[in-house]
Amino acid sequence: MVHLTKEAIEQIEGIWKGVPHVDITAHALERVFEVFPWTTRLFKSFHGHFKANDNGVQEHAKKVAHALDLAVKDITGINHNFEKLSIKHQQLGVDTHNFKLLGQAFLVQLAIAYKTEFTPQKHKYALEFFKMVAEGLSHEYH
Ligand code: HNI
Repeated sequence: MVHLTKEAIEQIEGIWKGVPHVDITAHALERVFEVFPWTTRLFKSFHGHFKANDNGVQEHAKKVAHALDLAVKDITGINHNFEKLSIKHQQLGVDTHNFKLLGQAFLVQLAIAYKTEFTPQKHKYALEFFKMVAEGLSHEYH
């Protein structure tokens, strides 16, 4: 479990608050699907449409963004709050490494959104957050 300072928590809240949640999530999904094509494997229902504005991606982005919203609101409770989601992803057959890849895709989208305001310090805090999300989603795997 990563230890976060009060400042880190405030920074993460600020970074997430400043971006449109579903939109940035849809673009992070498009990016992860393009850069790491095997991540599309379990999304047969998208019928080969993996762009941010495609229906399947938009609908999925709403669910992922909502989960991230909850994660930001209770950062230290992620492992507990993601228990069911972790079990679900294991049942779906998602390799936990993919959580890190989506985290990387989010970092790029945040950089695009914030441009030079996405300082190395903010990058570091955002990375910590996505590491914790990946850890939470992996927590119940066995
Ligand atoms: Ni993920 C479904 C959250 C990363 C593959 N995923 C969900 C749902 C949420 C969710 C919420 C909906 C659950 C439900 O309906 O009960 N996923 C998250 C979060 C992350 C993440 C917060 C990381 C930030 N998921 C990933 C990754 C993959 C992935 C990296 C695979 C590459 N997720 C899935 C699949 C489903 C899914 C597959 C089922 C989709 C469906 O509806 O058929």
